[in-house]
Amino acid sequence: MVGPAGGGKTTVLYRLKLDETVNTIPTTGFNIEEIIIEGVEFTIWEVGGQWSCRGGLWRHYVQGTDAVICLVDSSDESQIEEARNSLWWMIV
Ligand SMILES: Nc1nc2c(ncn2[C@@H]2O[C@H](COP(=O)(O)OP(=O)(O)OP(=O)(O)O)[C@@H](O)[C@H]2O)c(=O)[nH]1
Ligand SMILES: [Mg+2]
Repeated sequence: MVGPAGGGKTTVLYRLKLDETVNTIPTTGFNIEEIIIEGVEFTIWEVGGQWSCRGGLWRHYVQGTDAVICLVDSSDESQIEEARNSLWWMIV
């Protein structure tokens, strides 16, 4: 799970895992959680936005994954261009 800093990745991750809204701090590195949703087990890696944008590291985490979730706060239009550029850079 990737996306700009502060977009809500950790919030979504722990909402899925714990069914709770937790207080978060910016993710340094990544959070990894195993979550079972309707009988399907997911290992979700949430890559901290600040950290990954600084180092351009998203592309190293996409290899070997089955899916990429890119989470953007739709109320913050300034994130959309950043997310688009980062996603593009990750897949080319
Ligand atoms: N209003 C509102 N605030 C939200 C929502 N989701 C997350 N937040 C708040 O936005 C802030 C950042 O959320 P995080 O889940 O830490 O964001 P993140 O994408 O994990 O950020 P990084 O780990 O830094 O990349 C927190 O203060 C959250 O409480 C939402 O749906 N609505
Ligand atoms: Mg986070």
